Amino acid sequence: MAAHRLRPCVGRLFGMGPELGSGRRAYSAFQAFTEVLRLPSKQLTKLVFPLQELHGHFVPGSRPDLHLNIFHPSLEDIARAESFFTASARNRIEYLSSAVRLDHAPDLRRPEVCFIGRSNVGKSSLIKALFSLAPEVEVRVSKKPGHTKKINFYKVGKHFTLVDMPGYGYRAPEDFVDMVETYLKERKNLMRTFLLVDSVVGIQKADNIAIEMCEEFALPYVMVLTKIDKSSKGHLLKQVLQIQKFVDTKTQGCFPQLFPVSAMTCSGIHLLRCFIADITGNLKTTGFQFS
Ligand SMILES: Nc1nc2c(ncn2[C@@H]2O[C@H](COP(=O)(O)OP(=O)(O)OP(=O)(O)O)[C@@H](O)[C@H]2O)c(=O)[nH]1
Ligand SMILES: [Mg+2]
Repeated sequence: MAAHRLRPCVGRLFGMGPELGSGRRAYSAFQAFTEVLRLPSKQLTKLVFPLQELHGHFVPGSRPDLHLNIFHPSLEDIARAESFFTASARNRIEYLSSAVRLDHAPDLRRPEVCFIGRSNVGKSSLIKALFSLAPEVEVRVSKKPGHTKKINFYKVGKHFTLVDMPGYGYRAPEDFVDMVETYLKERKNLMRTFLLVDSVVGIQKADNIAIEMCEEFALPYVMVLTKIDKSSKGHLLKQVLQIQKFVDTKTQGCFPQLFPVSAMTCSGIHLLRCFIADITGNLKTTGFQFS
């Protein structure tokens, strides 16, 4: 079940036809990653470690420090992380509830991570891609900005909760600031905030709203660069460099390593799953140089 979700992603990434997904066996999530492990090493790197792959395109000697190895788990750890995101009777992955105010949010003891960013940056699509091993979970995405109006909570087994936030900027809900600011400031079980930036356009004025909130509330946050399938390699390299420089020189609370992803090709999704499982205290990888 898991593999038929993953395989079209793999196919799109390398421009292959659907035949890649035409096996007759029923695959478990672990076998799905086994499928990834069978890819030639260049393709595997592109799918699983996209930042590392990009780094390889800089001229030797002029390679910037992209902090590639601050979180660099083994492939075994990445495979283990998949089990948290694989729905089963014992690991229920489901939409829990929506809230417009923090006092409407579910009272949870589980660690929580949330996804914030401009309208249309790809928050809901990223959560949907993270849940590709639990296809029955419905996460709504839309071409129109301003689609997600409430704070949406998704339970991942007994392990953690993912939270999809409304976007800021164009067509943001009127009460956006109250809703999101209060959540970020007061949510006790919030372990990490993922701040999504569109890799095609880089950090925009409106992104500073979220960056300033995270910095002001001293939140540990991580920058995720979305839609990396949309740019040419040259353009993407330029954006990654600029964003890395921004993180290194202008932020205090941002995790130094960037996470480039594509919800279309699944690039970077496995690594992000592993990171989430780890920082919520579920995986305990040896992938951190420091934490
Ligand atoms: N090519 C490409 N398109 C993407 C990707 N991620 C999201 N999109 C598209 O971007 C649009 C917006 O995606 P959403 O996931 O709804 O964005 P959002 O940040 O949740 O938006 P709001 O809920 O309005 O704040 C949709 O048309 C998605 O198909 C990606 O990785 N690659
Ligand atoms: Mg959304």
